[in-house]
Formats: sequence, structure tokens, C-alpha cells
Amino acid sequence: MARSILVTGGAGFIGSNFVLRTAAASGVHVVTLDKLTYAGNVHNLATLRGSSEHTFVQGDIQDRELVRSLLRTYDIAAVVHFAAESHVDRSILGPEEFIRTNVGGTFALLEEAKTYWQSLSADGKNSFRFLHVSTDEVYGSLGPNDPAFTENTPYAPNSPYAASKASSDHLVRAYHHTYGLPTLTSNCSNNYGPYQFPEKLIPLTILNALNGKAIPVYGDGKNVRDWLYVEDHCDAISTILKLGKPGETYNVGGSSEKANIDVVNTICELMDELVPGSPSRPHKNLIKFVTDRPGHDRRYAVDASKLRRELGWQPQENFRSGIRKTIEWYLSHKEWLDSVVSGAYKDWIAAQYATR
Ligand code: NAD
Ligand code: TDX
Repeated sequence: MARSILVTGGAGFIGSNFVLRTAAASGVHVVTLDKLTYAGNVHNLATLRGSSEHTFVQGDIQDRELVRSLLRTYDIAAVVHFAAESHVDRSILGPEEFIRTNVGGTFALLEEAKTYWQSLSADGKNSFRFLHVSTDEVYGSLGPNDPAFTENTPYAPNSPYAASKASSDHLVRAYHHTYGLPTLTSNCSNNYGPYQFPEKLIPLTILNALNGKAIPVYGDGKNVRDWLYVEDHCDAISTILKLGKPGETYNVGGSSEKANIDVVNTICELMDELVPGSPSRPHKNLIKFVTDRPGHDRRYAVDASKLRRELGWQPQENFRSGIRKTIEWYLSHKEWLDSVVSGAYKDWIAAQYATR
């Protein structure tokens, strides 16, 4: 019988990329639990409709009865926990949902996973895993010459989003230390690729370039992020799930630091090439420097050498190849873009950018 894994947040950006590739691999049955917030889109998983390898359940990770029943009904062998509120700007305007889902939701999942795990046979207990997908933002901000974040860098979260993720990481750590729950935590840098909601820098830039709209760059545009193609992140998660040592944390990153303005310029150049008939060429004329994000972290950089050395993971894409693939995906999935930029999306863009 296929091994079942429970994936929370599997209809979001990274989660759907993970579910699509995992359900396509033989011998794994994926149960996706997703609340379908504005960021979740069941159509991301449309190619799995009717598949015996996948079950979709709409629900909240804070619903403990539902989580309890899914763990037992599907005889779950591992939980991969993506579900979260994930956008820093939204956490600045409305932090409460971040505390509920990221902290309260992770707590609910851990409690149910612990009780379920304690009921398993000795073999089941040994092989069970709870993989918590987290972020490099828990480590705070780096100066220009600081070394990259390692797994030993002290936590210093600066936004409500980062603080909520840091809290969830600490809870996961405590459930391993106190109860022995076989947890794994991954702390990854900025992802980009197919199915990313166009509130984040890269898809927002592509969408606005496509529509001839202003491309907002915060502050001086020199904040640095360390970019990783989403497939490489998914591959890291599969590797950690299979080979990671319970109780350990693993940093994930592509050693691909870029200033925001360089990212935006690269996208504009590729849009000039890939949409030669666009009336907005050169797209870089759309760039508009706007008021900075409050508390904006200056630089992130991830040292992923532990994951490479101990588990043998390697990213396959570099930024140049990954960003081209990403733009090509958005250009060939305009119906996906149209379906996600509905009324609620327009309200967010108005609230976020109108007065900047
Ligand atoms: P996303 O916002 O695209 O997707 C989040 C998903 O979680 C959505 O499908 C949403 O419907 C679901 N969700 C939200 N609240 C829920 C709840 N209470 N119950 C059930 N489902 C709920 O996020 P993403 O960018 O795919 O990020 C996934 C995870 O990876 C998050 O935990 C995030 O912190 C982490 N992460 C993201 C990045 C990045 O660059 N995007 C980098 C490192 C880590
Ligand atoms: O319009 C914009 N203009 C701009 O200059 C937006 C939306 C962002 N930015 C800047 C802010 C950041 O320096 O671009 C950079 C990237 O911003 P986001 O795409 O919002 O990502 P970030 O805040 O870095 O967080 C992301 O990476 C870590 C994800 O959203 C998190 O979920 C993940 O944990």
C-alpha cells in the first residue's frame, strides 16, 4: 500500500510545487490540507484531480478534530507543514492572522501529531517525521560583510511574519526535545517560480511589466535577498524528509544573492526579449522607487553547506536559468494570473501601494 503523507498548505506556492512532484512519484499518497485563503488555489493541483495518489481536504490546521481524523484515517507516515501566512507586508498591516495560523496552527498540528505518534507501533514511531518548512527571516538582517546565516546563527526576527515563524520553529524544537517527536526544520531563503502569488516581488514585477503598470521598488532597491528556484527547494525538502536526522535543522539556499533592483532590471530585460511586441518596452521605464517597507531587513544570505555536506543536496538552477523559466511560465499561464488577480487582490494592491 502507498505511504501517505499529510501536506499542509499544499495549494499555495511552494506547497503546490511540492505536492505535484511528490504525487507524481510512485508509492506515495499525498493528503493536502489547505484552508484556501487568498494565497491558496485549488486549481494549482488541477492535474491531480481524480488521481488515486492525491486527496484534497479544505480545512484549517487549527481544526484539531479534523487534523486528528486525517492522521488516523490515512495512516499518515509524515507531515510536511507549509501552511502559513507568508507575506511580510501583510503581516505589517495585519499581524493577528499570522499569530493564529503560524503560531496557533503549528501548535495545534504538533499536539495532534504528538498524540498520534505516541499511538504508533515501535516501527511506526521510528519512521514517522514532522517536517516544518520555515524561513531564513528568523535570523534577522545581515550587514554587507557579515557571513551568511548558519544553523547556529541566533534568532533575531524583525517583522511580525518573521517573529511568528521563529515562534513556530521554537515550538517544533521543544516538541522534539521534550516529547521526542521526530521533527525536522528547514530554513529556506527567498523562493521564486511557477504558482507564486503576485503580491511577492518577482511575480508582481512580471505581472506589472506585462500590464504596463508601475513596478514598485522599495527604498533604494539595494536590499539583498538570496534567491532559490522553487523546484530546488522542493528537492531539498524531499531530501531532508528522507535523510534528515530527527531534531536537526537545515538551512536551504541557492548562494544567489541579488539586490532587488538587479532582480527587477533582469526581469525587465527578459521581458523586452520575450515580449518583443510589448508597447511597454523598454520595461525598465516602468520602475518606480517607492516608500520603504517599515523595518525592512537589509540583507539575507544562507549558508546551506550542512545540507550539501551531510545530505548531498545540490540546487539545479542558477538565477539566470530559473528566472527565465519563471517568466516563460507566467507568460504561458495568463489564465492562471487572471484567475488570481480578482477583487480581493485589487483591494490589497490599492491598500498597499496607493499612498507609497
Ligand atoms: P503561500 O502563502 O503561497 O501559501 C500558503 C498556503 O497555506 C496557502 O495555500 C494557504 O491557503 C494555506 N493556509 C494559510 N493558512 C492556513 C490555515 N490556517 N490552515 C490551512 N492552510 C492554510 O506560501 P508559500 O510562499 O508557499 O510558503 C509556504 C511555506 O514556506 C510557509 O510556511 C513559508 O513561511 C515558508 N517559506 C516561504 C518562502 C518563500 O520565499 N515563499 C521561503 C522560505 C520559507
Ligand atoms: O513591491 C515590492 N517591492 C519591493 O521592493 C515588494 C512586494 C517587495 N519588494 C522588496 C522587499 C524585499 O526586500 O523585494 C524583496 C522581496 O520581497 P517579498 O517578495 O515580499 O519577499 P520577502 O519579504 O523577502 O519574504 C519572502 O522570502 C522569505 C517570502 O515572502 C517569505 O514568505 C519567505 O519566508
